Parts: sequence; structure tokens; C-alpha cells
Amino acid sequence: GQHSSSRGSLIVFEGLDRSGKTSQCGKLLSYLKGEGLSVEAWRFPDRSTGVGQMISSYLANQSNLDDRAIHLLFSANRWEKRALMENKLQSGITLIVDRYSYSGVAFSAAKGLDIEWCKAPEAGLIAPDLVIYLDVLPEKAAERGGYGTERYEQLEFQKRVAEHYKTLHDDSWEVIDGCLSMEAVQQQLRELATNCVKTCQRGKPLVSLWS
Ligand code: Z5A
Repeated sequence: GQHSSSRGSLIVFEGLDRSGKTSQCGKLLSYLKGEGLSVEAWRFPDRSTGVGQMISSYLANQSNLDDRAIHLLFSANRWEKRALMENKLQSGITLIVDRYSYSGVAFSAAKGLDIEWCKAPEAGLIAPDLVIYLDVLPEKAAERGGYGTERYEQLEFQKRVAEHYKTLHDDSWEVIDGCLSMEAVQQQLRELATNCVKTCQRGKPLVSLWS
């Protein structure tokens, strides 16, 4: 058909822990599939790889790593998926990705690492076509079912993460009020995603992040 050679879109979800990313990604995936689109849901960290297992063990507090070492592992976890990501996009598959480089930078910077140092290893990954930031106050997010036992699931830390996220906004970002009802949030996402997919189908080029 007309779109057989057009590329898929890279749609990234960002936000604090409990902001609703996982719920909204799932709903958006079903919706876009229902519209007949080729679409897959991904998430970072991808805990299925060797690097991902090291990250998972760190997050579960089963291992300790230097702040810079874990930062580079999160980045490596994206690099090891980069070629597959590009292949999927070029073959017309839209990817809905739960967390990406912005999480990498915001969480590491919240520990006190320099922002530019944090961004450097992310440069050259594929730039998202659309970043959906689910905006929820840290206090509100904490009220949702409470935090578990994973590292970073603490209010003071999440507040610092929120501050760092704000410095990363660019033209690809759409900030959505994540405190609206699930349905109201989803309604806005569907429109944003549909427009993004069309723009990519019309030939918007894939570009690199931060380089
Ligand atoms: N991390 C990093 O440091 N560096 C990196 O490069 C990357 C990640 C990629 C693991 O991520 C940690 O790794 C994460 C960042 C760091 N640490 N933290 N914090 P993860 O993706 O495995 O875990 P998560 O992001 O924290 O996922 P989550 O806990 O599943 O949160 P969520 O996906 O945003 O929310 P949810 O599961 O969809 O919803 C949470 C609850 O709120 C649930 O009960 C819902 O029913 C409820 N909810 C959702 N939406 C609403 C609305 N609109 N109203 C009311 N209630 C709602």
C-alpha cells in the first residue's frame, strides 16, 4: 500500500514512578493495534538481557554499584537494543517505549552527577518522535499504592528527579496532567500518538538524540 515503505514512530513515555506510564502504554498499544497499526510496546530497563539482569539486581538492592557504573549500564542497555529499534522503525513498526534516555539522565542527575556527563553516553541513540511526560506531583504519585522496596522509590529522591526532568524538555515533549482520570489521559494520548504516526508516515526523518 501507500505506506508500505513508510517508517514507524518512536513514542516514549516518561514520568515519575507511579505516574501511570505502564497503564497508559498498555492502553495505547491496544488502541493503536485496533486501528490496524503495526505497533510494539518496549520498556527500559530491558531486564531480559545480561546487562538488564545486572540493572535489575541493582534496583532490587541485591547488588551495589558505583553511580557512574550503573549509569553506563542503563545506557548500554539502550545501546544493545539500538540496531533492533532502528530496524523495527524502518520496517514500519511503531514503538511505544516505557522510559528512555531522559530517565537515565534525570535519575542519575538526582544523585548529584553532572547533567552533561549523564547525557554524553546517550548521544547517538535514536531521538524519539514524541515524548509523553505524565506530570504528577511526587507527593501524589507516592499516594498511589505506596512505594515498594526498589531503590529510588522514596519521596525526596523522586522530587529531585522531577526537577531534573524539567531541564530536559524539548520540542518533542508533550506534558500531560497525569492526575486526570485514566480515561481522560488516554484520550489525549490517542490524539497525540495518531498525529505523530501520520507525521512519520509522511517522511519525517529519523534523527539522533543529543548529537
Ligand atoms: N531508571 C534509571 O535510573 N535509569 C534509566 O535509564 C532507566 C530507568 C530506564 C525502574 O523502572 C527504575 O529504573 C525506575 C527508574 C530507573 N525507578 N524509579 N522510580 P521501571 O520502569 O521498572 O519502574 P517504574 O517506572 O517505577 O514503573 P511503575 O512503578 O510501574 O510506575 P508507572 O508505570 O509509571 O505507573 P503504573 O504502574 O501505570 O501506575 C501506578 C499506579 O497508579 C497503579 O496502581 C495505577 O492503577 C495507578 N494509576 C495510574 N494512572 C492513574 C490515574 N490517572 N489516576 C489514578 N490512579 C492511577
